[in-house]
Order: sequence, then C-alpha cells, then structure tokens
Amino acid sequence: MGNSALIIVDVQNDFCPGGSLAVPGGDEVVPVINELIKAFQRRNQLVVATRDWHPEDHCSFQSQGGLWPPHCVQGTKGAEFHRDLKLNDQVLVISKGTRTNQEAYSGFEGTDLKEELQQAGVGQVYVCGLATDYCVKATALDAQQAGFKTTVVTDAVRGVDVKTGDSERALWELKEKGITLLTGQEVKP
Ligand code: VGL
Ligand code: ZN
Repeated sequence: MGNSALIIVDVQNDFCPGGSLAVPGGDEVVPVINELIKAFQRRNQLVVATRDWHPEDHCSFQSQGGLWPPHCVQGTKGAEFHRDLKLNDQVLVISKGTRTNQEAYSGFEGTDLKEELQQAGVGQVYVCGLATDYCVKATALDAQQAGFKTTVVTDAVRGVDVKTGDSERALWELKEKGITLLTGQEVKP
C-alpha cells in the first residue's frame, strides 16, 4: 500500500483559543499531534502541515461578503503555527487560500499536495488538526477522492460547531463515505 503520510491541517494561532476564529479546545490537539509527528518521522514517513494563508482582502472575510472574521492573514501572528507544535525542517508546509478570490478549505485545493504525496510513494494518509467540520473534513474527502486510503485521527481534531453537533456529524459523514476513524494511540504509521 506504499508509504504513509501525516497531514496536519491548519494548527494556527487564529484557530486556537485567543485567535480571531478560535475553535473550542483547538490547542488541545497539539500534544497528540506532536506524538504523531514523532511516530511518523521515526519511520521516515512524510509529515505535511497545511496552513490557511489569506491575503488581507480575502473573499472569505465578512468585510468582503464572506462567512468569517479576518483570520490567518499572511505574515501575521495569527497565521503562525501554534508555538508548541513541533514542526521541523523535514515537514512539508502547504499554503492554501492564498489568492483573494479563492476559498480553499481543503489542503488539496489549488495546491500541489496530491503530486507531492504521489512523488513520495504515499498510499495512505492520516488527517488531523483544525477544524473538523471545515478544513479537516474537506481535506479528508479530497484525499480519499485522490485515491489515498484515508484515516482521520479523532482525538487530534477539534471543530468550530457553528451549529451544535456539526463536528460529530462531519465525522459520521466521513465514516459513512469509507474513511477510517482512529485515535492517535491506534495509529501505526
Ligand atoms: C477554516 C474556516 C475558514 C479551517 C479555514 O481551517 O477549518 N475554517 N478558514
Ligand atoms: Zn480561512
């Protein structure tokens, strides 16, 4: 089945408590993900970190008619990865939503993530990070669509829950579509 890759979605300050689009408990994923990074790198498996990386007039911002407060503006503190997330030089960083008129919940949208994974001989991906009901969900669905066997790490994700239960429903939907749900402990890269 080829190699495995860990895809860490948008663990950035603006999605953590204190950020402009804070996800409840968003920072709680950090220690779980740090263990996953260690496990994957120990086995020489690829680790990818996506980041929401918007221009200041991005179409998803309420000021431009979008849904969200300004967040993850390129070069700001809010767009930086959480300081306790243990990323190193081997981690491949993928920026998305980088153009004014392009929304990109998925790490595959408008990026070369699929090609990078294929080049690395990756057959299966493990998705974690923020937010369960938006970018994690979209990234997992695109990964599966692109032909990767896809798992979401349930204790390494948190959701926005604009409507109560959105995150739980997102996980159910992913499971229904054939995506595997595992805890960090159960992941064997
Ligand atoms: C996200 C809303 C807007 C996410 C990004 O990372 O889930 N959500 N932009
Ligand atoms: Zn965004």
